[in-house]
Amino acid sequence: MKKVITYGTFDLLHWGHINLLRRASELGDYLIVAISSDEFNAIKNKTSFHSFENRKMILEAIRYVDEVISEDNWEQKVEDVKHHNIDVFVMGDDWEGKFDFLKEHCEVVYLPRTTGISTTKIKEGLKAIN
Ligand code: C2G
Repeated sequence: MKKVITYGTFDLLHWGHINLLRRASELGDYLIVAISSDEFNAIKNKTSFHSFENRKMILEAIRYVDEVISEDNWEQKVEDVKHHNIDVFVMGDDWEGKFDFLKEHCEVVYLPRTTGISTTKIKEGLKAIN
């Protein structure tokens, strides 16, 4: 079974996230998503509208996602790849090159980001209409 993993906050889930998850799932047979904990979001200087528990529940409902684990720090990726027997690590290409150190453990794939949508754009759009 070819296993794929990807990481992210996935707040205010939108079609750019779904494009990423669908393409990631097509690279193997089993997709694990490591979703940033609220504490790790703070380290990333991000605040989510939805809590970790609710972002996790939403991701678990997506047909492309087989398992959701917590992302708690920058350092866990090598251990995650080993522990979960990962074959492919996937991220959007806004992270191009940032995780190439994983190439000694698994395939590393950066997928083109979906243009025209982002969680920030959603937040700004909502402010403009309220
Ligand atoms: N993404 C995308 N297109 C968009 C928005 C996001 O392809 N329009 C991708 C990002 O490139 C990322 C994933 O969707 O691969 C999740 O995006 P975020 O929730 O913004 O995740 P991020 O804050 O980049 O966290 O250790 C890695 C970090 O946790 C990544």
